[in-house]
Amino acid sequence: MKKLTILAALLMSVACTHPTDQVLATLKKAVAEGKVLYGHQDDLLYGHTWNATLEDDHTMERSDVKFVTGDYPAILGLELGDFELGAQRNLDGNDIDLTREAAVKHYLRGGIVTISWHPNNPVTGGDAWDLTGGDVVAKLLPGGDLHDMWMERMGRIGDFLESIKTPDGKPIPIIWRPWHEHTGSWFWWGWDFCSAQEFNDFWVMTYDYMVRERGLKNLLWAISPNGVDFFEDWPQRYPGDKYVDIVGLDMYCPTWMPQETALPYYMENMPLLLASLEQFAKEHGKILALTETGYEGLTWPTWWTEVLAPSIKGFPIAYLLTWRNTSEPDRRDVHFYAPFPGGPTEQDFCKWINENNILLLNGIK
Ligand code: BMA
Repeated sequence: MKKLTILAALLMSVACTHPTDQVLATLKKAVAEGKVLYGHQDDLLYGHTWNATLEDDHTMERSDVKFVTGDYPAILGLELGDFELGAQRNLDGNDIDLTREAAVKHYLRGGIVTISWHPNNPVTGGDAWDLTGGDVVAKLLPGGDLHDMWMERMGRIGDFLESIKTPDGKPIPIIWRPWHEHTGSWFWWGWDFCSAQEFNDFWVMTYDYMVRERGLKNLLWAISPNGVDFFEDWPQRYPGDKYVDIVGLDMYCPTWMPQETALPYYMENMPLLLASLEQFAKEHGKILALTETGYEGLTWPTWWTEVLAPSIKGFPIAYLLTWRNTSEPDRRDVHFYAPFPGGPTEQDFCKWINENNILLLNGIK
């Protein structure tokens, strides 16, 4: 009898192992040890001088971060904008199959994948930054004029998320980060373009569709408010603990102000916002992260060690992700957030990693 009970308990624990448990355990362990996982957007898909889609390169072996440090980032960020339209390439030119292959390869190497989504404005056909078209979110909710059309687009995203599997058919865990920076007003789902109720309903509708209807159990749901003056109001747009696993801040070192004010601005505001979010995450039992950050163009030689490091010091963030290094010839000399061979801050980046308990891929294996 006793043996049977033990067997049943064992079987139950195997059956209840969730694809996301391992990721949660890795993130929690890092926090407990005072370490931070480093992530880079689109790291395996392109870099300053190369592009897997344009070269039809399926190896996923290149990475600007690896070229500089010898190791891949622990977290790989990927993006789905335009895949909701059935496009073969996303808004940044990445092939859909390569995007899936990057996710799977990174996971099989022991890494963690996070996915963002900048969908087009479904009313106007413009991009995610097109703020026209009236109450877009309201039109997408049940009963709204565009609800059916929207669900079809979500269906394509659901298909894609569902298709990210290991060769033996196991879904891989994904930190899924829809409707990010919703406290700003630069995306059609932003603060000025829907009410708090509409935003929360929109999130719950997304969750219900992916989790309840599609049965996707491999998603960890991350919400990413961005730094604004009214930060204490952001929890009005929090759909509830049931629908969120990770609470993260999106905050960049501003390039829209002169450097002599931008660096102090970042260093003063980052700790204030993180302190507020840390308190929120603690009260709600969530993991804290810095879901997007960086300094476009890295025009300060010691940005990593002397600006970023002191700004986040002491906060229990599980990971931070810096944005992409575009390979687009007309933008690649300005639009990058991670070092690359021959680019700025190579040495300072390595120093930051070595001296600040920052984990790359080998650190979480
Ligand atoms: C932005 C920029 C854009 C890009 C978008 C989605 O911050 O990098 O060029 O299209 O993210 O990745």
